[in-house]
Amino acid sequence: MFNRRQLLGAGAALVSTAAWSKTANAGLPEAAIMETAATQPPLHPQSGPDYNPVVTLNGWTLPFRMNNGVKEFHLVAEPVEREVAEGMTAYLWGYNGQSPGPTIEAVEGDRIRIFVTNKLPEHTSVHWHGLILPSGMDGVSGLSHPGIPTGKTFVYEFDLVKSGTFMYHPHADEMVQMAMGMMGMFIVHPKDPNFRRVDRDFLIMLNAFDIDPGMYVPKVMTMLDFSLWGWNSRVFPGIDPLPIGKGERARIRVGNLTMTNHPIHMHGYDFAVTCTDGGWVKPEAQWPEVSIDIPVGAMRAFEFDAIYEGDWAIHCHKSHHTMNAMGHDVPTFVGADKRNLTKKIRNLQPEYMPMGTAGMADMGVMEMELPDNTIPMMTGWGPHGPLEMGGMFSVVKVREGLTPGDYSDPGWYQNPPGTQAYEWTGELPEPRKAADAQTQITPRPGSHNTAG
Ligand SMILES: [Cu+2]
Repeated sequence: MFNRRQLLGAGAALVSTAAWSKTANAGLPEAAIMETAATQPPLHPQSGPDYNPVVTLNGWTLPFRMNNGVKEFHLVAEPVEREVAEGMTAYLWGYNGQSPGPTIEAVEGDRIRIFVTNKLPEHTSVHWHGLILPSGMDGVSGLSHPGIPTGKTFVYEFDLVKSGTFMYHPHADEMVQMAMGMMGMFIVHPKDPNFRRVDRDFLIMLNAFDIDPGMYVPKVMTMLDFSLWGWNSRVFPGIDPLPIGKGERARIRVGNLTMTNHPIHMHGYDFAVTCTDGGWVKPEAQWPEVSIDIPVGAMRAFEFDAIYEGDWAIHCHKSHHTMNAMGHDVPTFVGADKRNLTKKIRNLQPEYMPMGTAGMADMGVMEMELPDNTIPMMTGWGPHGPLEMGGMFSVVKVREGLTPGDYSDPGWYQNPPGTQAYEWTGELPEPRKAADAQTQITPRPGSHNTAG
């Protein structure tokens, strides 16, 4: 196992950290670097066809330059430090300072040129998942072209012949490089700005890391027992919420480059599955869901009209995937009487705490001493107590009167009187007739989930 100094040192020995500065590579477009894991505002198009830009949760969009009608981007594959949540940083591999890499956004019909500079200690390549392109641009090292050696820059150039929801990732030492966090999303907007237009368009890349408490570098050989389940290389409570104005149409696009499938469940709504990495789903073929399974190596996009106000959980429905720093060898003590045992152990170790005899919910409140650089298994606080969540979890916040394009956190939802579960204390309000309009507190569903 190598530590951070060795990791960075390996890169530095091969490429000086300043080797690709602007003066050294005058012909290359500037490679923008992101230094924070905060969600960056959408990048609006300055020229060309109009589109509503996407927002990558806890991520950003790569700027480009125009060169003789070609959109030029510059990706730098390199070791990065990623804060996965407050209190925990991981030493990953990524692009332009972050994992996942920046989102690439362009328009159907564009000719694009992507410079890829390799600052990793081994060769790499970039595969453009789902895009239709020439065979030699497909980024499978050894098959499409030789791997990009350390310190070198390769150029990929192709036309975007279809719009949709795509990804990019290495196709070179793939197991290691993807386990280290190398992946990103690639959105191609339709040429017609009114085709499938939405008001909010969110991106989530699912990922999984195996990092022991107190460690910084993922174990790359892990196949099944991951300890951190992330969205865009963040884990709850480090994942930003998804604010949506009441009445706006929203799309959420989810890509999966982990080793298992993830059923993504959103509360409060039914939604329509409108796009895959294969293309747009025709209106008559769209189907309703409240959970959408994202297969390995695939993307799904779903849409809904945000007509129901509230704070709505959105999470992976595999319950172990909404936990952090999972230990898989913890025995189950539910129902066990450990009182006698506790007494005996406390003779030897006075601070011993019996765990989990009544379930594990007490872990959400407990401030246990943790090693440096890890996060509790169940954590996060809501307006009404501990959420007991981690990993792949966030909150869709639908609010009246949000400014279009404003993605700042609107805070917690105040449930209107009479619309929140409460403790029964022996008296009930007078029963009212169901026909009485006053008793209607549940929003009436409409045919809101079909594509416009
Ligand atoms: Cu999952």
